Amino acid sequence: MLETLSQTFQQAFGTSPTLQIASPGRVNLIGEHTDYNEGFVLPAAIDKAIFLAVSPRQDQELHFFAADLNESYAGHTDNLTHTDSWPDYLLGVIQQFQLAGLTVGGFNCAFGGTIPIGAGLSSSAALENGVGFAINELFSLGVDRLDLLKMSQRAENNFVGLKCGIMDMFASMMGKAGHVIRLDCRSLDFAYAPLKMDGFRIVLCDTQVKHSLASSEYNTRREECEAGVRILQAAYGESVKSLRDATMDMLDAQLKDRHPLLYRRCAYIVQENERLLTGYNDLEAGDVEAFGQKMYGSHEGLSQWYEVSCDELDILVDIARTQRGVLGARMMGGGFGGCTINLVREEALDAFKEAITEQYQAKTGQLPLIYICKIEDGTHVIA
Ligand code: GAF
Repeated sequence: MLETLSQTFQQAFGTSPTLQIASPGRVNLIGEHTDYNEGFVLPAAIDKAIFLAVSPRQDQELHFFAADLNESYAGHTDNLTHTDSWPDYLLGVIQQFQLAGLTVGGFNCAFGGTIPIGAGLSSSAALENGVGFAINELFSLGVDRLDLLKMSQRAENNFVGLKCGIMDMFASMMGKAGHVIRLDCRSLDFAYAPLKMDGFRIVLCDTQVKHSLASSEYNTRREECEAGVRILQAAYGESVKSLRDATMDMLDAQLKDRHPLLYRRCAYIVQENERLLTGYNDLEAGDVEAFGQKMYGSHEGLSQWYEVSCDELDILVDIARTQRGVLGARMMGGGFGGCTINLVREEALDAFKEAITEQYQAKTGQLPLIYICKIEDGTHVIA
């Protein structure tokens, strides 16, 4: 990859890159849609990444080359205009540096990678982190990792327009090989927990679909949660700052009868936080079986109550449920397509892959893709 990227850069810009960076995608074991509700998540960076090759220019021009798409962009640091396409991920990050009062010079950037696009593995967060990390190094701006990843989130929220939470950027930037990150999305306190899963593998099954509803429904879910919080605040005061502070009793009293849709959305979030906290204890105790049951519970909530799943994801989880050696399965990420995450015993891997491939194809007419992933380090310099 390193050599290919360097050659790509050479062909695109006629010089060698000054710096090369790997910025990984992420998985999330449990805790979905909890990040923007100030709850908890349990993600990790994986062995699929965006690789960026960069070098500074003498002028203020921006030249980008997306190798996987064979597309170029040319612009200027003084004119960060929306493109409604991939350059926005880079431009949005540059804008964040400028808003922070930091001077970004012109630069060349070629990038490509191994994170399947639209599969819910956070290729956009990886790209944003990668370009932020590169700019910080190229121009010696001294921004720390935490601020870099917050810039990536603001770029996505304000320039790209998806009101995502902090999980994807955090996992991609802060990941540590062999560890999951238990992140409190309110305080941003976090702990690395070694993934003690001897004999199990994390397997991702890619539906290969991404329904167009994904980003509009994502923003709608966020608004529904906020609407629920406003109702709770009217009853219980400002001590309910987010759904993190809500209990099922509060939801039963204030939302169940009068606002059934908001009730389902908010109840899913309160229960998902609970599943994460107890599930984390299961993992610490080495009880992967108990953790796996919580993954099924998470999927049911996402599908029935939060309504962000889709037929293809439900089919994959249903198939997984019937397979020996599968401890848990659920949809992962924002929803409406992308991947399921499955915990599968090593000796059952081949049978699992075969069953998923055959049965998914029979039911949907599509072939799934299957990735067995490793947990790797977050965004870093490779050359
Ligand atoms: C997407 C978002 F980008 C994350 O912030 C998170 O909300 C996730 O969906 C759902 O858990 O990946």
